[in-house]
Amino acid sequence: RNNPGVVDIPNIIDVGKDKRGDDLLQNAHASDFQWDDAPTLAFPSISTSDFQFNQEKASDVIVETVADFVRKVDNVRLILVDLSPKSKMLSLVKGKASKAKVDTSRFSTHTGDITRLHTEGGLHCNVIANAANWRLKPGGGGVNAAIFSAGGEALEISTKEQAETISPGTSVLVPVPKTSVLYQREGVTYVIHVLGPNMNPQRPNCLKDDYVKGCKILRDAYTSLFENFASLTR
Ligand code: AR6
Repeated sequence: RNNPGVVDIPNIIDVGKDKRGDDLLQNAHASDFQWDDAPTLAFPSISTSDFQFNQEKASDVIVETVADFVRKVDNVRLILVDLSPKSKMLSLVKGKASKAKVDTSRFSTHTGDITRLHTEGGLHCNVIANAANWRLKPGGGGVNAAIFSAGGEALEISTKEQAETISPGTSVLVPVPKTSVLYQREGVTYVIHVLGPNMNPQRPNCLKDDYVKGCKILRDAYTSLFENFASLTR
């Protein structure tokens, strides 16, 4: 293997052959990925739902930071995931990534639940990102609730061992314990919690539509996420 950093994965060999195999073809690029051939990070669109960040601006930041990352780091793959086939973020990012000629063998989008990428999506992503809250607490809805619920108490404990809180624009790398369903069922070995900028007045640290600050924090958040991911492959 070229990437000794991400070796500790369970032996799941039926990728792409589950009962929804035909549906997988609709996720064109993602379905081309081979089991185990490159460390793969699946990530949600940070800040664009509960944190109400402008989706056009967020899609620019995603495409910029992804393009930059795949140019610099070899043999890794990134997949932007969202739940709904009608996701505006996925279509914005797909369009902009294609315009920017981002290598489709390195970056793709996928519709589905980020906590069931293997069992429902036929993908193997060793690492998944979470759009977290500053206390790194479970619940609260969105992808954070889904990841903590799939990760179970083991993920909560493992998260606490790494950090108690997180600041906007940064991320925390957390090993997924082998006892966790996320590890056993999905083959996820790390979760990277990311705190993005918040534009929702009902949530802490609201930036009140200051998109100069907001875009900078969002860029920092993705850069930190991708750097943490790359550190696993070195
Ligand atoms: N799989 C894939 N994508 C998902 C899933 C899932 N299971 N669930 C949601 N998304 P959000 P934020 C997408 O609101 O805006 C939490 O309460 C969703 O469609 O989860 O950064 C935290 O505790 C959207 O595209 O995160 C924070 O307080 C993306 O994930 C706050 O929300 C992010 O939506 C963070 O807000």
